[in-house]
Amino acid sequence: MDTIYVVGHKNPDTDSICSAIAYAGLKEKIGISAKAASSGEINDETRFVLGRFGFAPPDRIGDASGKKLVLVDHNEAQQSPDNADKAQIIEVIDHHKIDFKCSVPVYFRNEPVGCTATIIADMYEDAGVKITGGIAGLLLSAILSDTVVFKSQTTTEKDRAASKRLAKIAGIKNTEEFGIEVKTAKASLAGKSAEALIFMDYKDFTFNGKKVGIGQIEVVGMEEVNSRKAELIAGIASVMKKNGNDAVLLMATDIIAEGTDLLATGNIKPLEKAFGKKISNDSVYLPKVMSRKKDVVPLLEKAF
Ligand SMILES: [Mn+2]
Repeated sequence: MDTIYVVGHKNPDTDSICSAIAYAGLKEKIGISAKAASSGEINDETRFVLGRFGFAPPDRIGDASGKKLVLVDHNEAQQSPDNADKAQIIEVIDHHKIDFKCSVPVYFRNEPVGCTATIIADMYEDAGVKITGGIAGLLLSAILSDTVVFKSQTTTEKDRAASKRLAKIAGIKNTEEFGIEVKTAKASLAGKSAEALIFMDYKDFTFNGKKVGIGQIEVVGMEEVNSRKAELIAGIASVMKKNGNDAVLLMATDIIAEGTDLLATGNIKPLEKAFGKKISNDSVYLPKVMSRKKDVVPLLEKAF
């Protein structure tokens, strides 16, 4: 039997990695050979989570052609591993907007919840498989990460309920406190180049034929962002040029103040239209904006 590779999106975040490990684990428990894989460098937050619950980072998938794949935490082809179009995609488990084409029937499960891990936790229950403490810790961390400790607009009752169950199994006493610990593992910008920060959690989108890249960093207070702003803007300009993007945005999201400083340069007209605000000095502050998916992408889609 061919091994199935369970893989999340490029520039993987904690949900992509932890959901892949947990779902591969579930497949194995029901007698199907499966392996979690990553589709890029693992970030500091995810490293912290994996270490905390005793897991090794999954291997990079590299070239996906000819492999059997389960896609988690994404369904858009451009976020899939290289040559996924030459792979056999057998399942998709996701919570993002749907932009998926496949010429054969696949198992496709998409729910409007805050995190793929919430769906995976349900799938363990559906299958009657007990979740171990370690897996519960990974899934809980993914939910806390994706929902920004339940502060993001994307958070649903299902995410909260799953977190309660998972925290109990993982032995986490104070979920909010643990959530802040997870988020701050990534929050320092020190020692990272402008480009590394732009690509830390980055996705390319196509809006009306325009290629728009959106990176997001999470910060506690804007001091570090403000002091490195010129360097970040120069980084954005260089990424646009190198990758042929029509626009590149960097969301600097303050997880405590609950707002985003949006950094952009170049043709900012559609961006100003999207947010109904002037961009001055290459940035605009958007109070309450936390989620790229819910707060930013739909507005840009409309404006372009
Ligand atoms: Mn996710």
